[in-house]
Amino acid sequence: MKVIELRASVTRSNDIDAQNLRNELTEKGVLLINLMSAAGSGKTTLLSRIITDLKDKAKIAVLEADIDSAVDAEKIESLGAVSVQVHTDGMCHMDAGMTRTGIEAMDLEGTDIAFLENIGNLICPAEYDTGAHKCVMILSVPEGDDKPLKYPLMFEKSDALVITKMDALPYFDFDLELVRKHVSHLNPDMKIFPVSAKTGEGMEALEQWLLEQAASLRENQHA
Ligand SMILES: Nc1nc2c(ncn2[C@@H]2O[C@H](COP(=O)(O)OP(=O)(O)O)[C@@H](O)[C@H]2O)c(=O)[nH]1
Ligand SMILES: [Mg+2]
Repeated sequence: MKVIELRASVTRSNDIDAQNLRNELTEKGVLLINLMSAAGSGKTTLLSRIITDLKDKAKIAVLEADIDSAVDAEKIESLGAVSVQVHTDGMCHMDAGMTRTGIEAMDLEGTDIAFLENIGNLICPAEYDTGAHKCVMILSVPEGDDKPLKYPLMFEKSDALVITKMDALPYFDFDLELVRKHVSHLNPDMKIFPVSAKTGEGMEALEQWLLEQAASLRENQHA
């Protein structure tokens, strides 16, 4: 397993670095998705399910970012997908330079979708453009339906919201309609996908959306 120790990027403009990385990935036909959530929301489990479900439809790679360990990257690699683990030197976010270092360490030949599994929290990662084409965030049922009120920036910055652990709905006071209402004020264009990575409920709609994003990137590849 490749593990890379990162340092904060020394850069004049993260936004320019991010745009450059995005353009290069577009040229290569690789859709980069920045996946963000609190720790334990279910990022790795969701990615595992997507990799398995789409194995005949899309080649997927995962850049795993964490403070320590390589457990997530090992899990992803055991499913047959390309994965690299990066450590963030204690930092609570990934920026574009750090993302580039990780991306360049992966063999992306033939890859349709690369995911960045970002550091687990709903605060810091929202502020940094990583160079991803789309930002997807996860809110899991046990975290509660008030999170859009507490962490509005993450909801404003993301293109899609995956509400996961829907199989746990009977055990928690989680009001899905209330979340939809809060989100519609913060980010009316946000796609919402209620799913369970455990039972597979709702996964098809999310996977279809991902395939559509990859297809539309390829259409623009040489535009
Ligand atoms: N019941 C249920 N548990 C889940 C689901 N997705 C993830 N989990 C559990 O949540 C815990 C954290 O998941 P993980 O994918 O490691 O979260 P991450 O830290 O965001 O990558 C694990 O114990 C998973 O088995 C789900 O859809 N339903
Ligand atoms: Mg994980």
